Amino acid sequence: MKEALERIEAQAKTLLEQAQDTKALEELRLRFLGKKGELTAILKQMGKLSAEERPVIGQLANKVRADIEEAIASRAQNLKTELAQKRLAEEKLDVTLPGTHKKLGHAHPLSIVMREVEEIFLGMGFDIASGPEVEYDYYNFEALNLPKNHPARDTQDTFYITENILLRTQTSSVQVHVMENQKPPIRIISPGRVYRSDAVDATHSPLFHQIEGLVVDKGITMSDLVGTLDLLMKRLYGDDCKIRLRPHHFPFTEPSAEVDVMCFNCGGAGCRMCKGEGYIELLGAGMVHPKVLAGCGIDPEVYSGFAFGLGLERIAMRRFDIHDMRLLYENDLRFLEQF
Ligand code: 2NL
Repeated sequence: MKEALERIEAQAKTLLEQAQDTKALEELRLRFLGKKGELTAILKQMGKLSAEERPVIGQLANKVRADIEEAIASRAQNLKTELAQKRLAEEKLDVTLPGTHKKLGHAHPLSIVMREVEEIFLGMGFDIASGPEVEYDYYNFEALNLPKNHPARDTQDTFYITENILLRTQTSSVQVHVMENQKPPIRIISPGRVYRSDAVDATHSPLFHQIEGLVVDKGITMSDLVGTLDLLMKRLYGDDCKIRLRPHHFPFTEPSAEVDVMCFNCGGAGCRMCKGEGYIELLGAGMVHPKVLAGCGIDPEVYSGFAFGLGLERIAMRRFDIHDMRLLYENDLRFLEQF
């Protein structure tokens, strides 16, 4: 029986050394020390022993139990350390490695200029108005004093959806809606996409962007228009910038003017960029035609107003020295990343 106990202890220790996880340890504990374990089986045979042998074997059995328990505890401790060491090795973090670089995008050059112009007008007390890009013929043409036989209404120039519905060719349509729904004083800009049936080239695109402005109140004059546009251009191009008005014709304004801005390449002296003019054409403007006011339910005898329209692409191209409009729509990152 003594040999049996010593064999159990030796075997238990060997097996414990080989145990690789706590589950294996627990199985071994049950196998040797459990109620149906090998040590218990031996102790059940104690009755067969003589009175002299019994305390000796009993003592030995207790020692074997204690030894195995200690071996289990020590193996458990070792396993824990080994496991921790293994995790440390595996989860090593090199804080000197370069970080992962997140590429941030930024606003498109057209958006940059759009926001800038919006900010300037917000600062002057204007509201920003928007409206549908698919519009009735009435709001795009008729209400703006463009009669049915006007050349701009030709299908060569305008995308018609039905006889009465089209893609807006200017954002004036938005301003007509505002005048119909709101009493003066009116001070708005209407930025947005507009459409014309043009072939694509360096200066034309079937879709482009416009910002129109409209002010209607009692006593509004041409000098309010000039003052507003002068401030806009000084904010956009610097305080040295001057504007110049030339008489022009638009059906929806009277009088009408084309507005030029001083060439910032030569400062007005005349160079290749402005083709010797010293000024570059930038937008159209005028006093809102009395027929347009009346058509929107505003009495032209009481109120007057000015309006203007500028092409955003032209401003952005001027601003960033872009020579081909197509670059603005191609989404080529080599181009876009420059702004
Ligand atoms: C241009 C010319 C212009 C307007 C737009 C306008 C709007 C209303 C009434 C009167 Cl509701 N006028 N807009 C006026 C003058 C010129 O745009 O060359 N745009 C690129």
